[in-house]
Amino acid sequence: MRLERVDLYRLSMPLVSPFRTSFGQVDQRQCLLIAMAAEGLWGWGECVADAWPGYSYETSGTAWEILVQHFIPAVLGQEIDSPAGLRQRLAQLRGHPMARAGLEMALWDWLGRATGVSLQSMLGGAGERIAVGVSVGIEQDTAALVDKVAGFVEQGYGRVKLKIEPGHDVEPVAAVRQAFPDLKLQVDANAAYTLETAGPLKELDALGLLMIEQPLAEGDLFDHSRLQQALATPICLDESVDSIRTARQALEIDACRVINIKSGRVGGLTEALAIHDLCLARQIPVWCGGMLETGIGRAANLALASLPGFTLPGDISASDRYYQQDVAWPRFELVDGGLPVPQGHGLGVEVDLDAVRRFSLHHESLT
Ligand code: NPQ
Ligand code: MG
Repeated sequence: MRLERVDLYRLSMPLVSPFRTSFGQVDQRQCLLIAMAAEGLWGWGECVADAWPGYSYETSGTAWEILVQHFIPAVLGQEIDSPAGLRQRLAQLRGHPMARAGLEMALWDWLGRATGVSLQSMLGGAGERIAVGVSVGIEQDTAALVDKVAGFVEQGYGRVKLKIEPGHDVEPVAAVRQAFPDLKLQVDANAAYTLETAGPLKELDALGLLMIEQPLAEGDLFDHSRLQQALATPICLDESVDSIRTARQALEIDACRVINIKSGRVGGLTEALAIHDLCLARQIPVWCGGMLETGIGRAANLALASLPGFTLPGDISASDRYYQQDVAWPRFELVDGGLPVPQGHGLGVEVDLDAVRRFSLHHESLT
């Protein structure tokens, strides 16, 4: 196809409740939506960069800039027939994985619609439903945290992830474990510890956790390997794995025993697939991370999480866990602890343009 037009929207969506992690608290989620047009068809993608550079250095502002000034001009008017073709056109432009991934997602959606194939089939996934988990933010009060977890367990979530940071770790996690002795439970520090402050993480070894996610700094594979030697609980890397290369290096030095895959963090679904394939070959379990996506990114996550190596429940919750109103139909509803994998063409969701406009701070069309 020859890419004729790309529309960008910067959205601000109110969360149903504030979400607190070791890098800060959000109550409004920004993201970019990217709509790609050719041959009378539209493909949609979501860029998961937020307004605040807490999880990663990318922001909705930097992503907008790089897309408008560099990534989109490199592909507009060009013949592009596959995600590999898109990646090749962007290969000389460095960095900005979330911006890159959003554009690639729009192409996958366009290709699926043009050929009448679901993203799930294009990626090589299978199955109509997948088991999912929920990520629970840091609470000041442990009783309130236990109540929140109880609510999610009641809704049917079979796996719970607790956000932790120094000062909010052993005590709240032990309280949740005591209230739910058999719950599949894991924690995520979002890089808040160092080897020097990792003492509490060793105490978590006694609590039967599935994994400890990203305890140390993003760029620090070496110290993760040292920490893994001192822990019985598997370390899972999130922020540190930005490509197939770092995934391979992390596994080779035993810096982790589980990997969280997010297409945004690694620069697109193609790179995510490659990491999945590597881990499957090495019998390393993977799961699909979440970035508080709208229904568009959520649909892509569900398709990705239906691949065979995704043997652990991901952070892919029902739409209403984060948003009262969304920008795509249908809403994803939890049934028996699982969500349906969209079966329609491409992402398999219909974007609600009125809702997109309502949540938009800016809109720009490039032709
Ligand atoms: C994680 N996600 O696994 C991320 C972190 C995260 C579901 O825990 C705004 C922008 C809010 C990005 C909250 C979950 C965010 C964000 C959390 C990323 O580490
Ligand atoms: Mg994480």
